[in-house]
Amino acid sequence: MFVLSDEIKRAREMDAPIVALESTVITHGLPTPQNMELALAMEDKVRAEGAVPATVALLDGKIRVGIGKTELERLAYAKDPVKVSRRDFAKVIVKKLDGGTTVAGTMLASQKAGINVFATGGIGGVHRESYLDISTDLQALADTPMIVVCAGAKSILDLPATLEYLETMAVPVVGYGTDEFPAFFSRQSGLDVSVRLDSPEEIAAFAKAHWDVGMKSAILVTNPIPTEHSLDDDFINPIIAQASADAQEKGIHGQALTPFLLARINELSGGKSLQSNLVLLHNNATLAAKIAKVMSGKKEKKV
Ligand code: PSU
Ligand code: MN
Repeated sequence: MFVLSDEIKRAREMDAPIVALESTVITHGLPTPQNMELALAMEDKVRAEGAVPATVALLDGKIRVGIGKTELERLAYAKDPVKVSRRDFAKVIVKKLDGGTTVAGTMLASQKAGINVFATGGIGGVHRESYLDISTDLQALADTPMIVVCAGAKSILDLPATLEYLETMAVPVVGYGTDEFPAFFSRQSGLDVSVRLDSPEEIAAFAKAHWDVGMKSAILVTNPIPTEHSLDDDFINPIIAQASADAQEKGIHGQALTPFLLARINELSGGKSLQSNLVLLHNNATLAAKIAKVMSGKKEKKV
């Protein structure tokens, strides 16, 4: 059911640093052809740091960890791919479908494959439109011991509620070089992280301490978008509000809501948000690879 690529199998045997990458961002998060370019660029960023990328996806109902360019292309241009969160695996397996894994879905497959560092753009959270729409990503962060690197969460979400939920579920929210929770397109949200850490070494030591005391939750590392690509709140916030109003007017809900909001924001910002989105994804891949290297170095010393 789980198919690891030869490269990932080898990397696992050698205890080489591996970074998992999600694929809903490819199938549902970005327009073509930027989704394909992004998928390849994130893999390149991970390799540039000396780690191995493992893009996770479902193809013909098989859970694939580490896919090649042909498979990435198939996902990027797929007609009707499934958005695969935790509840959706069985459906996709039984019906032999193709799909992109969300943060929660990618965490499930990565953990099975023995990978504990993962890079994404933004996590799902508690939606503004409905308090019962809480992303399964938060549940996955609550019960999967991994390091997840993101740029915070988009303010399409209710960020204070999302942080409350993470606190309840004992998920540390690390600010990488910042005391403030980043809001994806911008470095600021006015909300606090639970701890600030300033280097991959510190993050690795923090993760060890967290799991050594017996915690099973993830560590959410929030990596703010580089300053020169951060969008002004005055520019992006009205666009987010408009996208949210459009979603409500159209009655969009459930799994369709996040992709609708992302596409609408891209449209309303005239592609400006897309540029920032790509930059922060690259940035997260680089940091995750640095963390994975420190973590695998630790393992080597133990032997
Ligand atoms: N936020 C983004 N870009 C994305 C997503 C979220 O800025 O591509 C995707 C991620 O894959 C995330 C998923 O796991 O959307 C969350 O969807 P939902 O809210 O339906 O759980
Ligand atoms: Mn949702």
